[in-house]
Amino acid sequence: MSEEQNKNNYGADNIQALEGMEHVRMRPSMYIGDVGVRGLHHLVYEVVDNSIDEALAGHCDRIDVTINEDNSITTKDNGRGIPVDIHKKEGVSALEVVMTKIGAGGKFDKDSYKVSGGLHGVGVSCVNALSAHLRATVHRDGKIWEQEYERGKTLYPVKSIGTTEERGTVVTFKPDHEIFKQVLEYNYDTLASRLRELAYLNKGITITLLDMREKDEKGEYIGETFHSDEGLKEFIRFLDGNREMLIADVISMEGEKNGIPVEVAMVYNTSYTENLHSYVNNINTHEGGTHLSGFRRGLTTTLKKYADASGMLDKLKFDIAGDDFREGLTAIVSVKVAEPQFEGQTKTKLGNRDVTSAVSQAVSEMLENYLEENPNDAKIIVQKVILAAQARHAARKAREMVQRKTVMSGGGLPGKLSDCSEQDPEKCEVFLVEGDSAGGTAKQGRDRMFQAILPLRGKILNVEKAMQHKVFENEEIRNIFTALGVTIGTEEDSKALNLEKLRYHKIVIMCDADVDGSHIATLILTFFFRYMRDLVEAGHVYIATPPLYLVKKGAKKEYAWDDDQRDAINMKFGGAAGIQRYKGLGEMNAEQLWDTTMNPEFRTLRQVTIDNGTEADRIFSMLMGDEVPPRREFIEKNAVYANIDA
Ligand code: 0RA
Repeated sequence: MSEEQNKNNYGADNIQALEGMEHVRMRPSMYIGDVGVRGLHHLVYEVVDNSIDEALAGHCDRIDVTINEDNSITTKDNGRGIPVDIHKKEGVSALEVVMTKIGAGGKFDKDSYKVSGGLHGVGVSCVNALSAHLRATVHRDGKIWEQEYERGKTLYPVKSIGTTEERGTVVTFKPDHEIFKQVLEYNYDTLASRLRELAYLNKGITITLLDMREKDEKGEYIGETFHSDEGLKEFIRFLDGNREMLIADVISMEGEKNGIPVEVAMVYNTSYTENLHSYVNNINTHEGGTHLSGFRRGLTTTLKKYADASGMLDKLKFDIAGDDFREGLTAIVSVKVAEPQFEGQTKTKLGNRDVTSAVSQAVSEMLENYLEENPNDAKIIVQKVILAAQARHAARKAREMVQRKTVMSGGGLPGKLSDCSEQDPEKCEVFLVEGDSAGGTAKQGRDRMFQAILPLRGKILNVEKAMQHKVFENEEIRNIFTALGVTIGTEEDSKALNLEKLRYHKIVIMCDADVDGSHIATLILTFFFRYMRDLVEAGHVYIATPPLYLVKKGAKKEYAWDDDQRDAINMKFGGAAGIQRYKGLGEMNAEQLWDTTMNPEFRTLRQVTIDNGTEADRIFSMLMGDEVPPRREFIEKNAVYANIDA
């Protein structure tokens, strides 16, 4: 090839690379899911994933993440460092290729567990394309190399800027405000919970998080170090920290089956909820898939076999169902799959067929050993399963009653529901309102065309502590089910929802803006999370935000949602304005409630999302469980409402 052709070739490739980067900027959601809070945080996960890959390949054991003062992020690892030698095909430094070529991926070899679907694994080049500025610094072979970019465009060729004894990659990027128009601010807790999760999923790696934006009371920056020697076993202890264990310790295994690395940990606790979490290549597979089926199969067959042989089932008059083996079970399944196929609505369901038997075998072996060696625990588990089966029978009766009632009353909407006239569910909203009196105000204030009101009486049942049949027998909960139109799950799968029948696409929880109100909102959310999770995942659940103050002076009046806003309005009015503090929704009249909280033109609805399902589970078990101190601490830290009355 002549010199000239070579140049042309390089040019053509370069243009292609540029086009790839342009495409990321034009259609960012295709690469990182969205350009909101999630996408913003996804940039961090993307870079960290590359460092984790280095760790999994055995070359790195430390990753430091810093949120800088300007909301830029720095990640630093002690891996091999991104290669800097000239890439044969591209004719430029490999570092530049990794940073500017979409699809070049981190690695050029194929033996790491890269992800082909889902959101992860799109490559650091995407992060580069979506950053106003990015600097990559590589410590490799005794030298420090550097290159900078603006909106993905190289500012100068890779250069050597000094010598070093260290090894590794440092990336500092500032997300581009032209792309992330709503939010540019990082949330410490969101990053912390993902990094903690990664530390549990990849034992032995030390991951740190440091927030340089503000200092605590002691004048120190906030930060944490995540490290786990025992991996999933410790993860389970962390998740179930607010629950009471039923057996002596977490059961766990780690190994390779049919060439697939499998890790499993599980424990039984005294609750009635089932908590299964599954991961593929460190990605939380919300929708489950073949690895989760494998877990269920292994668990059911092994326990059933043991229970049958023990003779404990002899007096039982009915069969044991799959669900019964999972009541009060918390478990994590983590597999590494070379070419994962992701399916499902959110592309978080593993499709690879061969994974089922690998996980099933692994679980069977693990459990057989455990039951053999721990006969006391084995007995406790079987007894728990029997109790669950009995409760399920009672629940079936309750469920049949709900369904019969629904059928008998012809569509059977609850008497307390004030329905809307619009028929198209997409346009309809239902407000779940705390208390009959606020329900009355909401009923007067609403637009009856598309807004329905369902008043809920006082505190609704804490489903975290109730057995399933109690949940289905509860009147308020039955009202929610029938009003929404979704059918209660089947006996085999009690959480299966029929979302096509959903009568309202917006379900708005409207509670007082005080401690009690936020407690009730949490109870309702717990119910949705445990029994209608699909609804939450699909983005149908919202929380209304009623104002806290009415600031009035002469004919001027404005509402305030917090103290700062109240003071600002008072100033604007020239001071000495009258301030009414709303103690509850009941103190507002219908017009005020409409203006501030229900009118789509002016209200703010907070959509409930599940960012991190594993963490959400832990938080609900804490908020709704028996332990008071952690709950108080959490509410004090997180609930804006909590310190208003204090
Ligand atoms: C390409 C090839 C190799 C490592 C990496 C990229 C790499 C990327 C990132 C991103 C953040 N930290 C990273 N560490 C490494 C293999 C290197 C080799 O073969 O020496």
